[in-house]
Amino acid sequence: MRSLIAALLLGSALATPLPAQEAKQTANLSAPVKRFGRVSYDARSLMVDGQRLVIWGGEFHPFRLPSPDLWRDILQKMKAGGFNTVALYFDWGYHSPKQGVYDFSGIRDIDRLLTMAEEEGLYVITRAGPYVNAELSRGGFPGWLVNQRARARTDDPAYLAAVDEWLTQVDAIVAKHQINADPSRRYGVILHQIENELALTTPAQRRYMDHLAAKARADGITIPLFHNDQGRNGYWTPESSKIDKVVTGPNDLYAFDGYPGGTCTVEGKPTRDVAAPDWGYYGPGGAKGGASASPDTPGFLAEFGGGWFDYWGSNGGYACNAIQRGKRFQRVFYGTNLANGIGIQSFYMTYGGTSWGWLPAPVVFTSYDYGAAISEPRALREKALEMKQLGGLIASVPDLAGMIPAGAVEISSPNIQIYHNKNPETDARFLMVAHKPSNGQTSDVFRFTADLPDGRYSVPMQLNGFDAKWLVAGVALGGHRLVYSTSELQSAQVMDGADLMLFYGRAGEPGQTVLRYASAPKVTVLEGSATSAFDAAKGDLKLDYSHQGRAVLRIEGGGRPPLTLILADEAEGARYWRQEDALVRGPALVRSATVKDGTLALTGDTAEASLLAIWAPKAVRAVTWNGAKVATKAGVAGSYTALQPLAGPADIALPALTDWRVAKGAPEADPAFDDGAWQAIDNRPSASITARPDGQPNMGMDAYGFHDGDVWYRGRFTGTPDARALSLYYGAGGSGLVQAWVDGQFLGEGETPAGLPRPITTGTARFALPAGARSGEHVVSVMVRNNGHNWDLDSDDFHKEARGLISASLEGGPGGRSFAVPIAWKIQGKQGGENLPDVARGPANNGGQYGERMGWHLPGFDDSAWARASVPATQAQAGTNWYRTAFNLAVPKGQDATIALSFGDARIPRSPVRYRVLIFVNGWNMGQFIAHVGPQRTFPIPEGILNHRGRNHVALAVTSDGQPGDALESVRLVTLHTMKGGLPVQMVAAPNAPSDLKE
Ligand code: IPT
Repeated sequence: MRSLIAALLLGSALATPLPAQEAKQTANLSAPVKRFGRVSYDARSLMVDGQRLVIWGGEFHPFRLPSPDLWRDILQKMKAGGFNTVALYFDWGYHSPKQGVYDFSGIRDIDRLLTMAEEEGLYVITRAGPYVNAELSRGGFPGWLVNQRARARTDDPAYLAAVDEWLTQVDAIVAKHQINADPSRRYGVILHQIENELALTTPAQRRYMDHLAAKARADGITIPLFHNDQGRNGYWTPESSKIDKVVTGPNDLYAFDGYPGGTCTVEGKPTRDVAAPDWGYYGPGGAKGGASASPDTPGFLAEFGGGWFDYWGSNGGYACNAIQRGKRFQRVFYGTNLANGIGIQSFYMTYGGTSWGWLPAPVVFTSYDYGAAISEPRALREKALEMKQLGGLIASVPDLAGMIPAGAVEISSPNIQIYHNKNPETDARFLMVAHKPSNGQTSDVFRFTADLPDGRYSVPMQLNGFDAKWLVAGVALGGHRLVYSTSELQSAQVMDGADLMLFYGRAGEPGQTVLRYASAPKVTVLEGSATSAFDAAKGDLKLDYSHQGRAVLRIEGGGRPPLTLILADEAEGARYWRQEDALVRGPALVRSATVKDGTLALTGDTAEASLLAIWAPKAVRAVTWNGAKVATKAGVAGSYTALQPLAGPADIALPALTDWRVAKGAPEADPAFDDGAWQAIDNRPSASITARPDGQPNMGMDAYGFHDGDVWYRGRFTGTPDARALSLYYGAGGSGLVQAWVDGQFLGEGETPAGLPRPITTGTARFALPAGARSGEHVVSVMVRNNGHNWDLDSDDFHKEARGLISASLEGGPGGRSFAVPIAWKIQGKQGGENLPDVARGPANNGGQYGERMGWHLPGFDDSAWARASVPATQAQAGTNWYRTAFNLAVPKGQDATIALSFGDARIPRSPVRYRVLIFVNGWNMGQFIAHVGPQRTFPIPEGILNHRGRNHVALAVTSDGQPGDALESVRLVTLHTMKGGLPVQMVAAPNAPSDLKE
């Protein structure tokens, strides 16, 4: 057997090598099984309790959904959507405002999240940093680490000491939730990532990796450890893979990431210019050439594009990303991965969420929707339903785990390729039918001929447009034998000893399914149409039909248990939800199905009045939907259908936002402002990578304990006769801002540009000095908006680029020289600096705007003394003005919704007028709107931050240059997503009024 497999792997055994797919790679099939408690692997697959598994995972970031009750909503949607695993990044900086200070409560309670994942039946992959990237400010490093001189991601002892602080805390939580921690646990953490995309592979990095692995082990993490390589470079393959041209590490598994498939055009159109790469059995080798990057360990994509991020100043790419890496792409690309032996895949992102507050890196704006399967407002996109169908196959056919190439098949069309794999133990087959190349979009009618486990068959097929088909053949399904089917299997279940199967295909295309029997079975077409023919010599029952709505067949006798066969078109198939104890048709989501005391309790969501049909075990005598009894009658083939449709959601009446009040928010510009309590800029040492001109003090905000958001500087200088300009060199991230005043007179503003691939994150702004400033004493006031620290993608300490002012000088006329005029500076950023007054909302919520320091953003702030204002406004004072209002919501009970704040004209990505808004809802900074940059105008606020049944407060910090029209446009509430159903959501506890803040 082994030698046969080896021969097949070498691609020699079966006839007609082209145009079919031929295996080019060797996996070391004699690699020993490596065991880590209940988790083990060999070269073919991961195993839990000795059972081979396809890991079908999706990435979710708890820090991008600051409403813990909704974490369960995402996890349930993932589980119902066919995923068996959730991959979680943790953001070190989110938990640590100050060295030695950590918080894991409330929105940071990852212990609770891991419990939820287990309860919802998902395996977990933890990716705890220390560095994660993730389009987070500093790639997840805490603000205070910017002040550390030690080079990050090396074995410098100071850096390692910082890292160990975090790891000690987070590892303890991960260790507790490992599947190994409790033998009775069905789910839990199965894999753990120790670094992300560490592309520098020097000895110092190797020692750092050794430290990280040893630390995880010392902290009780016993499951396999891995690193995520930025592409299939062979960086940090396990020590055991003694092959050329790779860099080995102390980790157990080799994993890599990939985002192939092209991107959207600037106009927001998907491109299909890239074919799916063969990153395994069928590929020519890794980027390093030669054999697989890690032949002893299973194929593992720790991230594969489940969308892509969007950037400041784009035309709004998420709708396109959802298509570009959406329906069909998933089949073609994820299927190619699976065929290539990549049996561990996690899609980044599956729920992207919101980079609220100051979480985002300079490259991204607030929404991290990512075009993911679950949209930012928590709706299942069409692509999620396709994932459900693919995940259903994976759950129904355990034989798919650990497959290897089975040899070429013959294909009648040069436009088609078929990956043909087999399970060495059961001989079951996986046939991934794709175009050749896989991004082909032709419509093809063809046959393939293959030696399948039950004989040689010539199978009629179609593949129309950009698409792929995931077929299984020669496989035992319950009490039946599937010889092959040209339809795709969505679900196979056994209930009371009888079988229930759901196949689907593209609407209007023919389908053919062949099942094997000892003698002719009785076939009854209960609904729709299908023809059957029995070949007594082979024992084959061949069913022919068209995928159109659905056909329901009952097959009895023939030496097998009764079978109910549902043959659906794709849209019909998408209406079914496969649960452990039931198959349910109708609602927009079935979250859970539990049988207890003869009652099947279903929970889920409806988008409209929905018919409900259920296949369940005979013991079920009653059905409830979201707790209410559902009267049923007998339906087709042993099913039950509800007598009445389940109700859909009601319209949500949203109030207009009126009764605005306004206050001026930049008193720091006033020369008389009292900055007595501010810190003086001194010559303290800097860890910044940004060089500053000789003689200038260290003005960078981080050195003074201010890491996120806005920072103010006030300086005093003596005027000099030739001075004509004030020049400010500043660091502000992408689309950052600097504003300056002298003696209360607004000089103007400067911005860092938007755009990819790496935004320009520092800039110099030059302002004309008022003539009066050429002599005497003056006060200069400067506000810098820090739109995030850089990530550390290349491990070059790029996250330590300076933020805030870097240098300031008085200069002569245009292009003139600088004068050595000393400016005595003071600085003020967020209240308390690293000592957070508001621990619940945490380090990312606030910067140093005056209104933030005074608690104007908080719901309980008393604004009754503020002036009344009308919105939209036509004129703003230069600087920042705060607008506040309140409103009530009354979302019907038992109805889920995501409500958003929307600014101006939602049809255009950017406004003709220039201003920015920090959006506070009930005290939470839920994002930044930059009117003239865009593209985001609509900001979803998750329930729990937003009170869906009660009072809400909005505070908007509007920053403008004061030019006519550069003022707040219309602001309104919009509903982005609503369903009847959902989960109960508690408001997130956090300080209500300024007096609740810690001193
Ligand atoms: C890769 C990172 O691992 C991840 O954190 C995130 O940044 C993602 O991609 C992009 O959203 S990095 C990239 C260079 C592939």
